[in-house]
Amino acid sequence: MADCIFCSIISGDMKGDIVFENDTVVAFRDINPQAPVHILVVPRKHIATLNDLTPEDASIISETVLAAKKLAADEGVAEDGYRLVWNCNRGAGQTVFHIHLHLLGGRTFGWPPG
Ligand code: DGP
Repeated sequence: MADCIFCSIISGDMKGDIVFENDTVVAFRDINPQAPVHILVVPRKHIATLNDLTPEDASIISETVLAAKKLAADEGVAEDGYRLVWNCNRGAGQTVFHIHLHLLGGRTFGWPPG
């Protein structure tokens, strides 16, 4: 989609520090990391928010979570623990309106998230 930063990274028009990709998702390091490991796992399909998901997107969501799980192991944070975060809409802090799963690891996290 035009004017979508993540679509531009996925298409290669914009540079991203890509760490994994397959037919369904592209994963790259967050430009503003909140933890030693902070990777965004982004479906190739442009879906603006979680509110826009349909049942047909179920496999996209499972592929996204499975990619995050693999990356947590690859990055060496699986055993200590990691956090997966989806932000939905501005009130939850979503700033890029193309759904993405944050993989955060390499430090401890409190609850609730600040
Ligand atoms: P959220 O707040 O959940 O919408 O997360 C958006 C994240 O995207 C935020 O942590 C910063 C990151 N981000 C924004 N622009 C870029 C970019 O151009 N490149 C990369 N790698 N990350 C970006």
